[in-house]
Amino acid sequence: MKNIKIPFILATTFLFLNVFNVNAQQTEIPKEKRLAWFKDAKLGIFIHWGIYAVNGIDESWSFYNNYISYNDYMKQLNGFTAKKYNPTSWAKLIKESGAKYTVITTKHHDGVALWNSKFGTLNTVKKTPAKKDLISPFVKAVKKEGLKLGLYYSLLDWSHPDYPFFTRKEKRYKEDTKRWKKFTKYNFGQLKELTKYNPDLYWFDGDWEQSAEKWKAKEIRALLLDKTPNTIINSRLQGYGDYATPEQGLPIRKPSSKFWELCMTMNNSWGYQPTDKNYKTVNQIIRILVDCISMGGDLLLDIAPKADGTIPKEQVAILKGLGRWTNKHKEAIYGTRAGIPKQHFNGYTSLSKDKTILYLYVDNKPNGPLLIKGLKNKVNRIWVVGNGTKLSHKVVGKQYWSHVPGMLYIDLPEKVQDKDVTVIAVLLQGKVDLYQEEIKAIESN
Ligand code: H79
Repeated sequence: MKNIKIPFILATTFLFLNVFNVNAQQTEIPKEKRLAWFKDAKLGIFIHWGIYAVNGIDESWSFYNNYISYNDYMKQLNGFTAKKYNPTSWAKLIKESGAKYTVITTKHHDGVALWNSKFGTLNTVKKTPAKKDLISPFVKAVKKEGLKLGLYYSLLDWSHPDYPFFTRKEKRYKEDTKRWKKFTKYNFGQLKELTKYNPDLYWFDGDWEQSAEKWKAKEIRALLLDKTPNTIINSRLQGYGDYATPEQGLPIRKPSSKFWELCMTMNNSWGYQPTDKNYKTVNQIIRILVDCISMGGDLLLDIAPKADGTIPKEQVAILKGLGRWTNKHKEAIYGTRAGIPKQHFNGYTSLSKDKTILYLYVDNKPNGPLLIKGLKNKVNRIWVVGNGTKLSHKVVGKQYWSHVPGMLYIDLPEKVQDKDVTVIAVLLQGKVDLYQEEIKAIESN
């Protein structure tokens, strides 16, 4: 009797749950699953490409902030040729940098769409000498290289006749339900078009100008996840995104969000600005990347192609420089998790997914052996990542009567050091186990 009852109860419960689980929003693929690739990716390349590259001025903000008149800003449409645009070579270069994903601006705050949108006429096909849909061939090239695809889309559109804000000084209207409705229809129309590219990621921007309710953020999320169920969404959808998006400011502490990405420019500009030569060095960017990795996040590094579609040589050099380092150290980059607290090692660290390998990132010339404190595990083997050299270590100061682990010293000969950041792999016996108790009286007296 008992044996029949249990399967019966299970089956009816299962049926019951299924019947009530019909709504699309309730069947969202869990975040952990959708964001798994993103958690492992570590490096992405952001692309800001738009008519602002013609004059080499601030993307959209230059007219919003009245540094140039709207009409003069829009004259840049006539200079946007894309005549040397080669999406295959872009995708190959992005891959060479070691990035696992890329995010391209399909439409910035200026409202100029880079694809052949049926909504409005302000796009590169109808309004520029490029006369082309620039997104489709990029999508194809990116997918061919096996990279994940992200589409940047500005929710706000300072060009649209029914959008309330125009410039910092000029507003089109305050409240007008009819016009706002027209605008949301347009936004939804464009977003629906973008779902055809089947992107892995939607990167929203400009959400701060309206509330979640006004944008219909919940409905936007539902639309995108209905059309592309595996996709992920950044945080700029007024509470309806999946992961945190700090911009330019490298976090000081590990962000509380499990999934996060720092987006950052190579110089001081998102778009192409030939006068801005204030590039970060390859060394600095590698160290920023390592910083993000040590806190369990990704770096989304921006490039800014010219109006003809070529990538400035300084940016190509940075991507190649990054590629040298990422290729050599791939085992200590992709799929890693945040490292151990700084009290244990005076530098950046990360852990393998199974927590049995501790990676140390040495970004300065050591003055003596490296030191790890409070590590309870036995160490099985230590080697230099991307070089293979085995390193010797010594545990010093362990007292048989104390629980406090000894000090683990690792010699790092100069000849095995990397010119940017040297990475040491410490293979532990079992999962990392740290001594973090307060030192007891007898052990500290
Ligand atoms: O596309 C690039 C920039 O053009 C765009 N995001 C990157 C990826 C960007 N949008 N805004 N910002 C950069 C700076 C935003 C500043 C803000 Fe504010 C501070 C937005 C909300 C608070 C200043 C005050 C602007 C609006 C209110």
